[in-house]
Amino acid sequence: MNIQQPAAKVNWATGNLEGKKVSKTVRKLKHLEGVFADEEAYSSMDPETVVYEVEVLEQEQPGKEGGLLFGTSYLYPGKVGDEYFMTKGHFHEKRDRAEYYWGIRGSGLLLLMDEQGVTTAEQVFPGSLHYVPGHIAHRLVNTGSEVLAVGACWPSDAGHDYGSIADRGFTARVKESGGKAATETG
Ligand code: S6P
Ligand code: ZN
Repeated sequence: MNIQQPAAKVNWATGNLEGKKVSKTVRKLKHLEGVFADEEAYSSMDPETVVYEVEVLEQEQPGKEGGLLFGTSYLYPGKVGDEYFMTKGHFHEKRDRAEYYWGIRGSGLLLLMDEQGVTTAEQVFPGSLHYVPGHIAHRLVNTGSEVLAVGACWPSDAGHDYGSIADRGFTARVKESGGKAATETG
C-alpha cells in the first residue's frame, strides 16, 4: 500500500493552514465600504489597513456539491470609530447550508441573524464551538486586543450571499462603550 501525505497541515495553536490547495484572501478597509456605521471615521482611515484574512483548503472546487471546505479566518484587532473590526458577514447562497465555527485564538463575538432580522450573539474564545444552521447569516467581531483566529468547515456548494447583508445590514452592531464591548440593536 502506498501511504500518502495528508491534504494539509493545521497548526492548531494558531490556525495556520499549509498545503498545496490552500488559498488566501485579504480583506482591507477599502473592501468594506458601507459595513461600518461611522462613515466619517471610515473615510479618515488608511484604506489599505488589513481587517481580516481567510485561508481556505480548497480540497474540493468551491461550488461543487457534496464536498467540504475548511478554513481559518484571522480578524485583526481594531475599530472604526467605536465599532470593532468585523467580517462582511453573509448568508450562504444555498440558504440551507450549515457550518461549524470554532475559536482558536483571541476573543470576540459571532453574530447570527435569521431571515426575519433577529440577531443573537455567541462568545468566541479558544475552544468555543459554534453551529451555524442554514438560513442564518454569520459575522465575526473581534472585541479583544489580539488577533481573533476562528476555524470553519462548510459545504463546498454553500457559496456566499453578501448582497442581502449589504442591502439590509445586520440588525445588531458591536461597539466599545465604557471600555467594554456592548451590542446595539435597531
Ligand atoms: C465561509 C465561512 C468563512 C467566512 C470568513 C470571512 O462560509 O463562513 O470562511 O467566509 O470568515 O467572512 P466573510 O463574511 O467575509 O465571508
Ligand atoms: Zn459561511
